[in-house]
Amino acid sequence: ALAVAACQTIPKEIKIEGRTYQTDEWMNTPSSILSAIPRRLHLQPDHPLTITRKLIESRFPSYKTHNDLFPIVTTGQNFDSLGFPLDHTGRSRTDTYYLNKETVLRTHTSAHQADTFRNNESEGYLISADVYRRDAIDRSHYPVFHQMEGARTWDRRQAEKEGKTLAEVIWDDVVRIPKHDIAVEDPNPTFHAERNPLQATHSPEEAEAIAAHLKRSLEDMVVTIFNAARSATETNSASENEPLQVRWVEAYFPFTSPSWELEVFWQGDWLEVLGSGIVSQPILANASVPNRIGWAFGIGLERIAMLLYSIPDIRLFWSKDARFLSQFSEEKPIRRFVPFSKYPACFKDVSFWLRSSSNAAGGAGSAASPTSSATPATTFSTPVPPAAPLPPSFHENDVMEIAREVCGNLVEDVRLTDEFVHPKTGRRSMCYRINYRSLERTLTNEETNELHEKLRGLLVQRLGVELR
Ligand code: FA5
Ligand code: MG
Repeated sequence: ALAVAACQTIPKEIKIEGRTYQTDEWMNTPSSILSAIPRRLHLQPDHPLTITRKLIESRFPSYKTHNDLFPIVTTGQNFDSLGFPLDHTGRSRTDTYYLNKETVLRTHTSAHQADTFRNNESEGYLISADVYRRDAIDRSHYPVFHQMEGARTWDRRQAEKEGKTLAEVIWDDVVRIPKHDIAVEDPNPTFHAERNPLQATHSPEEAEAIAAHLKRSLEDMVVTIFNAARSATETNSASENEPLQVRWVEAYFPFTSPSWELEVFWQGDWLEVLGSGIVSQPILANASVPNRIGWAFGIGLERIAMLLYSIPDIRLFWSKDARFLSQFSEEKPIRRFVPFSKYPACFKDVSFWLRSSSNAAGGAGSAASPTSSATPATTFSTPVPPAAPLPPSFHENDVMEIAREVCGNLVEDVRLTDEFVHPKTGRRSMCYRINYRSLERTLTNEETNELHEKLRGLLVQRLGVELR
């Protein structure tokens, strides 16, 4: 029987911090997510995210900071203003929390780029904020995390006034950035016709100057904060005492070109810490500052804080437990986080058949995954949002969401352990392994059994799957 999915009761309107939103069939935001909005961890005194934010801000003293921008934005702000194509996976209800067709919980701080450029209050700005994404569940992914956006722009007319080229003006600023002594791997050309193109309205000299300013500024920031952590004490986390290794790799974002990511070598692997690039000129033109030109970046604060302090699980940032919070202080040097005892894990599997009409779409798309290699030229087409939500089909993020809803922070990890298609019926079977574990206490058997039963029930009710 083809069970009808989703009988969730959705309120007609919801009130969030005094603002009222009408919901519609696009609404997919559970109350557990809405309840994270008032937390504002990046502003909580002595919170590791606050300390990390301030450390980064201290490397950009002249930049104007915005730390209190409201998380609910329009699809225009989050996607259209940035030139996201209409079919970009980031727009999908499987990836993004919607309140209604035009209203989302921001998926990145870039949602405020256009408005901040339009206000044109400062040459440089930093925006720190909570961001929301439907995503995988594991120790480094949580549906709410924090980003810092930064941008620096120059006015072409200023260069004319000074009788210099724009590139010369920018290079004057580049040489003022403090030097560091870390060898940085950067094998790629600044731009590349196919892989990482120059924008039509930018000269190669301008792009080289902006890229140099961007890379030196961000290297200075990363090197300084990691060195601060390393020299703080020999028991701190960042001092496993191999020298710091960083590298630039080519990247793609709909709103920058060329684009790069900065990676840090960490415990045997290259870890992406930020995305960046030269701001797409249409964003600045649409924001009524067509004469400005510059760069932007976006960095994950949890990711940096986890490296600085060796915080092993992203859920810990949400802890109100003094055993966590008391270990961080804005006054004291960075010290390695001392985990309180790890409580036992409880693994439980759930296997089910998908509805025969479902196609199994996998994985978690990032809001910045490429759907085409084309760079926005000088204008964005005005996208018209699709008329209605996509028909229900299976997406792994829906399983993650249900696990979050049932378990809150009592789930550490959810992973696909088996998947096959029945040779005769063509039906697809999935098996997920749930790791139940609290950060604060030992869970009882009854408790985990109850959570698991509830999870199984909701999978059937919401996704129409048949348990095996
Ligand atoms: C973005 O969100 C872009 N808006 C960044 C950007 C801004 C690019 C301005 C160019 C110009 P991305 O999805 O890669 O890109 O996220 C940026 C950073 O946020 C990542 O490098 C990572 O540090 C952090 N991040 C992303 N997803 C997660 C997650 N699920 N959990 C923790 N941190 C994450
Ligand atoms: Mg990325």
